[in-house]
Amino acid sequence: MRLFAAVIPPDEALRELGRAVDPLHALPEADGLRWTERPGWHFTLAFMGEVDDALLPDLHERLGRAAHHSEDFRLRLHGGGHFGRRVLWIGAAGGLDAMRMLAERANAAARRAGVPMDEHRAYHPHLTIARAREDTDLRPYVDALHAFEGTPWQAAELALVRSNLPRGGVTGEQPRYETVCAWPLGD
Ligand code: 2AM
Repeated sequence: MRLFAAVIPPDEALRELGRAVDPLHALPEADGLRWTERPGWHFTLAFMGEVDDALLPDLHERLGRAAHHSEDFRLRLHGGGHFGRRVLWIGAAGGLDAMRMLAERANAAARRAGVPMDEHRAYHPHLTIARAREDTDLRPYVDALHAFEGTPWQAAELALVRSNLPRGGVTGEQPRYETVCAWPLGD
């Protein structure tokens, strides 16, 4: 199954984000963006891709240990940014060092469980809210999100999320995300 480890903001933070994102849909060229679905909003810690079922017991155990050895931390949604001309995201602020450490531990846990992990990406905490179908100037969206500051919460869980890719046929259909397991941080 296709898996990734993530921090999932609480419902209230996601509702707040929804209120900040809604007005963006009215900006010019917004129709050329595919907006991600709110129930799936998350901060990826470690993307694993397709994972062999045989690795799952060890993966679960190692992720559980990674969570146990980590501290919970304050986090808030903070402003926006873009990757190139295609990906629009919301940033995070607060305990970013702790979040980065958790991402490293989740990565190491997956690698030690036998999942081939991409080593080259620098970790950049972000929550993707839209992807452009074609190259698009995303700066107006980032400008509109500049002042957005969410209410902080205590991030206290490491989630393992399954991504069910669309089977095709329906244009614009998105992956469905399902939390398969979650471990408390630090307990
Ligand atoms: P993204 O939001 O920047 O696309 C599920 O696909 C999650 O894993 C997304 O948050 C996605 O980040 C992240 N991810 C990281 N590396 C990925 C990759 N190589 N392929 C697909 N998703 C990836």
